[in-house]
Amino acid sequence: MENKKFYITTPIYYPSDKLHIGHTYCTVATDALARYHRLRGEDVMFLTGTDEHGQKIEDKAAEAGVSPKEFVDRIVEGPQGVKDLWKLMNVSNDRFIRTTDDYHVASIQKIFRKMYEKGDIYKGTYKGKYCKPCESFWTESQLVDGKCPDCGREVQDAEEEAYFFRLSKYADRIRDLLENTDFLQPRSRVNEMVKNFIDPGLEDLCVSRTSFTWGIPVDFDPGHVVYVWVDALFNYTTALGLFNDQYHDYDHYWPADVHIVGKEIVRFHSIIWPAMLMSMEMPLPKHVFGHGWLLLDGGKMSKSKGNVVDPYILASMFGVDALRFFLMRTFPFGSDGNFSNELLIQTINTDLANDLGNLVSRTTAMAGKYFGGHLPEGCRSCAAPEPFDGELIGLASSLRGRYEEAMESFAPHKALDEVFKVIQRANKYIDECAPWVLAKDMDANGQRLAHVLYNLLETAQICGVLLSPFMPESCEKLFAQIGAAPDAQTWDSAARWGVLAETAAVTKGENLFPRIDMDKALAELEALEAAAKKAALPAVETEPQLTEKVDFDTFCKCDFRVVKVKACEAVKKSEKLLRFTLDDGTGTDRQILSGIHKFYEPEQLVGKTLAAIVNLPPRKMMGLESCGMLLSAVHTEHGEEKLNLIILDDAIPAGAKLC
Ligand code: ME8
Repeated sequence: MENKKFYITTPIYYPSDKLHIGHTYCTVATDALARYHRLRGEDVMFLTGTDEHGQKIEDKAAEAGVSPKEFVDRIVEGPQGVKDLWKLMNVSNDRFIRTTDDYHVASIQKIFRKMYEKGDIYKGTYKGKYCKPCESFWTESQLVDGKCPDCGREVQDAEEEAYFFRLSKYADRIRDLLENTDFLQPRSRVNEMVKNFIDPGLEDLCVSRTSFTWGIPVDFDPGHVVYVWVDALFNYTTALGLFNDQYHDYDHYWPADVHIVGKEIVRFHSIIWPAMLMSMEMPLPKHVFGHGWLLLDGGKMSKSKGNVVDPYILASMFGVDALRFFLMRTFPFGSDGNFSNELLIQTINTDLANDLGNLVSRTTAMAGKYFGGHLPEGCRSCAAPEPFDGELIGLASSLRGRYEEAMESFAPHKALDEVFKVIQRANKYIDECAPWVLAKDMDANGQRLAHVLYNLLETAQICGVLLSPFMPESCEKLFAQIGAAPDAQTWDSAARWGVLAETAAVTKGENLFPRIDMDKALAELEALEAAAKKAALPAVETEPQLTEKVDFDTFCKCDFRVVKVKACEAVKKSEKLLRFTLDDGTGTDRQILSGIHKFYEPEQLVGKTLAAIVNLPPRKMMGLESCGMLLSAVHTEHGEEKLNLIILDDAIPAGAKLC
């Protein structure tokens, strides 16, 4: 029999900036779901990618002084780019689409033409409001307090000749889809969509632009580019080979089983996307799931607000699995959650170091200490079982059912909660059985002790299987420590009690999740974040050149001369000032004060040949007179001010004029 297929996608990300922990949340959640379905033996296709067109990217590239393609290449393929991040986070996508890929571009042109030929896309004039950061057009009635209803930012008036998609034609079918099926989840999102968009009346959607060029050209009307959302949404099908020869599994995988998306793009996925699919007479995805946002200090993380958290830093400090686990365990999928480093550390310490880590390390350590790492045969059963044996065994062997129910309803946090109830029960079981007491009389209690440890290992095995979609690497280590053979790492084995071989080799390996010292870790994080922020600043920045012109005569009035440093000392009570005694070629010493102590020690400068302007009016500083100014070059490096005195060849005599 063919395996059940499961097609799951993440949104394709805008490579306009480095990705942050909010993006990581979305992709890790999708990855955990994809791994769960693979664990069940399904034929999974997991797609992610990047959405690379649109005005925002065009503007950002212009700001950076590179072409849009160079700009996106750097963020997608470059160091610490999108692909790097997914590799680091152990994301198991089967495919990665870039909307600038040729095959996608050609497919979109065919799709656009098809909807045009059908009459669902027509030419008109667009008048309305445009939100540049969201790349969304809005009607006056859709604005909230005159601002973009998605992001709350200012919108601009816009008018252009454009193509429109007959969204209004599909309004009734979309309402029916939302209200009468389980297409959109969680259910609360249905009410939002119906109330905000369907009830006020769906208007036709502007689907081409002429005000910029970084997009897929409409091939039958040059000058128009396809609206970025049309281009982006169809990625889910072009990446399977719809209207191209790059891939050939559209018929196999489409329709998608679920699109996982953030709540602000639910409108695109639950209204516009199904309407376009209806127009194309294509099957609709089975589900769209709109998850919540990770908030920082109550607001959405975004680069423009400057409040993003770098997943690279968190993963390097705490480990990839701990970070993946935290994201899925802490925030109910579907609701917003407040991210904080304290919460992250607390979760690692409580759930991973204390509960899971202790269960595994105590059990494997005792198996080593009392039985040399091999439990005796017969340990699966016990002559005199205690009531709490049955309680633990019952809870652990029924865990898979509860876990499955949660995972199938897109509630990974609930699935983890069920797993941790069992882990906590197992730790309590250790205290109830007190193996260390049993071990005092091995002749009398050896068999009972072995049975207790076997029960614990079995519990760890079941939990390990069910945790593996969330923490793949750590669970492999766990399996190695408890001696779980490959057939004890399967979905099947998680619902059967007694799958571990009785005499399998148990080894107390490295501590899976060491406890973290909160204060030390927070200080270290702060230092790493500050260093990363600094490194992200432009390497070298110089002041923009002045555009105002000076006439030549004015320039000639400035008397620049070569001077030699006869003496130099720090000015008392001043942190900044150095006092220079200079030979300016006149035979009389010249005194200049310069605020450059931060950059030079006085003894470095004695004997140097420098440049100065000598006809500035004298100025008093700290009670001393300064007659002129030394010339230096200034710039900024990683946000830090740098200064270099203009040091000349010693062969040039004092007093020589600079012109
Ligand atoms: O929307 N918490 O791309 P994108 C949770 N290109 N999720 C967050 C988040 C946060 N703080 N910040 C961002 C796009 N996300 C389009 C998608 S799909 C055909 C086109 C999520 O890079 C966000 O909700 O702006 C979205 O689901 C995803 O990251 C990509 O956002």
